[in-house]
Amino acid sequence: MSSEWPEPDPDYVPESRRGISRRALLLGAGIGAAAVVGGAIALSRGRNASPEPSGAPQLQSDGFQYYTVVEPVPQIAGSDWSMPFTQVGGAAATVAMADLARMKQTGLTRDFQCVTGWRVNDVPWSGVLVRDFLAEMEATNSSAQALRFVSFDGEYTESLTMEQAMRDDVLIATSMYGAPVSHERGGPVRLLVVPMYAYKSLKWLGGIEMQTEVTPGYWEVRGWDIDAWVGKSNGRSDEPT
Ligand SMILES: Nc1nc2c(c(=O)[nH]1)N[C@H]1C(S)=C(S)[C@@H](COP(=O)(O)O)O[C@H]1N2
Ligand SMILES: [Mo]
Repeated sequence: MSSEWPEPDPDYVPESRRGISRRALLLGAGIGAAAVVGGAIALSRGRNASPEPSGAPQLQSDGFQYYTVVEPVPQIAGSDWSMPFTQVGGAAATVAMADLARMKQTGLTRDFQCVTGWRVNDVPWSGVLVRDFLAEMEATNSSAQALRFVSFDGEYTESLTMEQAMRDDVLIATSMYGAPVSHERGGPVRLLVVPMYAYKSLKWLGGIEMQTEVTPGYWEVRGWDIDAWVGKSNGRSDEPT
């Protein structure tokens, strides 16, 4: 955010964005007009406009860009944080930071890639694998097919199939670069879905719900791919993370 960092290129409009904007618009509009309008919107964005997910990106000193669809987002201290965890039958539990801290901890050092093209290499994270979290919560025998994640920003949501969620690179992250996840980076607790574009990595985690099917998330109802594998979705060809 400080001025010694270059701003994101205001003219940068990834090829994939035009297609995606158009696709999003096609959901609700006439085909011919929408195709033109989609391109026009993408190209007419001004200097402070977002290239896409999300808000007005600001390059940070750690190489990340700060994204939010809500401003301001309430700041919650780790010691005050808790979230509901709901199973398909309705059984609910409250999970606090101390509960996460008691669970098996996993560290992952991997690249972080936004669908607009920016990437931060070799970011060290740690926290609880979703897989280990579900085991700790005795929720692995569930009939659930999906998980829905909600943010305490009040707007953002994400989802994963159960198969995706059970991978060994999907983390409930509480630390980054050896320190608690900062508010800007989505702390005290954020999701990290390593193999997918970063819009899957929901910030400010405020709840997890087990569901019988996938509920498309914030950007997904706006036309972005639900299965957001890096290099194999959204019309992009990035190196896998
Ligand atoms: N709650 C919430 N989570 C979010 C977003 C957001 O706007 N709100 N943006 C997503 C997108 S598109 C990206 S690229 C990353 C950015 O993470 P950062 O802000 O820590 O760089 O967060 C993802 N998670
Ligand atoms: Mo993103």
